Amino acid sequence: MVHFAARLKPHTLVRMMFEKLKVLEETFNCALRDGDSEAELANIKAQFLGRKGKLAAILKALGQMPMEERRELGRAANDLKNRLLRKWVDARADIEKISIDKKLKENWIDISLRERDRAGRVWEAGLHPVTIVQRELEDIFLSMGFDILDGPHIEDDFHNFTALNIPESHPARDMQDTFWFKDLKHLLRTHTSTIQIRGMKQKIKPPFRFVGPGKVFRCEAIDASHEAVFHQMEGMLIGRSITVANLIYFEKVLLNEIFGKEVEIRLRPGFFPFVEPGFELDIACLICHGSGCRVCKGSGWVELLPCGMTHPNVLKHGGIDPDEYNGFAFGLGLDRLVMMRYGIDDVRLIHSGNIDFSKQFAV
Ligand code: FA5
Repeated sequence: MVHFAARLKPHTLVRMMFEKLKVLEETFNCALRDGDSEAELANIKAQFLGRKGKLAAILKALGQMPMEERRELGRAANDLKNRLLRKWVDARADIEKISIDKKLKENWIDISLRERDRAGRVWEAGLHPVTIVQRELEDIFLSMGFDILDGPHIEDDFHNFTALNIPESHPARDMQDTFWFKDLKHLLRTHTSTIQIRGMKQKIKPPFRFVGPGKVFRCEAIDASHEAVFHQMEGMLIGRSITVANLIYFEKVLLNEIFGKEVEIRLRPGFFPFVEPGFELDIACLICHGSGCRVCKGSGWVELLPCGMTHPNVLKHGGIDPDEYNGFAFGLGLDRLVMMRYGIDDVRLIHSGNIDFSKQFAV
């Protein structure tokens, strides 16, 4: 081919070469339209764009042309090469998508299929008791004008400790055994109090009130009332001239609402660096009704709702002026609440994954 072409006049030769490029593009387009598998596409690429392919043959012939024509044709051939490559990449993406869609269709699982129990009866799925109680609480708080906020499980030192008035090397850090990451800067949050800081930093202007439910993690010795992964619901209310009397009244109304009856409570001084004064609010054990059991450790009381007046340093960390605003915060132990509510005497059952246990509460 090159032999004959070399004997032709340069402009005839150039025209012929351009014609070849055009034909090459057309045949490439046809081949691509027909190619409907990855193997066929690989073949097309080798045939047209490979080292020994059709375009390479044209480029080789270019080498024997005078400099002037070579430059012009070279540019055209290069443009063509890029154009073909782009089309080829698009075609491959289309084929990949079709293949993924096909696999998804073939491997589709109907996760809504009903489960049968051992006796062959259809068992409808239901909510976990912690979810049921959490949702009920959210409804109560929403009705009281609270917002519901969220926060990450993996936290940094600042939000879990420092901003909550627990600086580095403060002994209060030892109150909560912590799962640290290797960098010793990040940790699995030990309480939902982190949401106090995140909530304030959302730049909501006081007055405001919000709750933040979620999982927390502690490297605890596990027993009937202590789990390593459990749930809390944080609450914060900030405004002007809020008093301890407001806090106590609020907690009473809340607990009556939760239990649907008047529950006996007691308030003890409690130390939490992020509140001043701080309290432990206990309720009379609803498992043993005060006579003493393993849940209340024989005391007749269960620690449920620690709370207190927000420390000015915490407000400052949240960007709020403590001379103008104040308020209170509380941290509800959700798993303990579930235990009281349903008469469960071992917290470990709640997250045991035992379906026979969970389905008793399903609604
Ligand atoms: C706190 O975590 C504070 N952040 C609560 C708080 C918030 C105080 C705002 C003041 C103001 P504490 O470590 O006591 O506090 O835990 C709060 C509740 O979580 C407890 O009352 C208890 O109901 C529950 N709780 C604590 N440890 C466990 C555990 N290992 N397993 C199950 N529930 C637990």
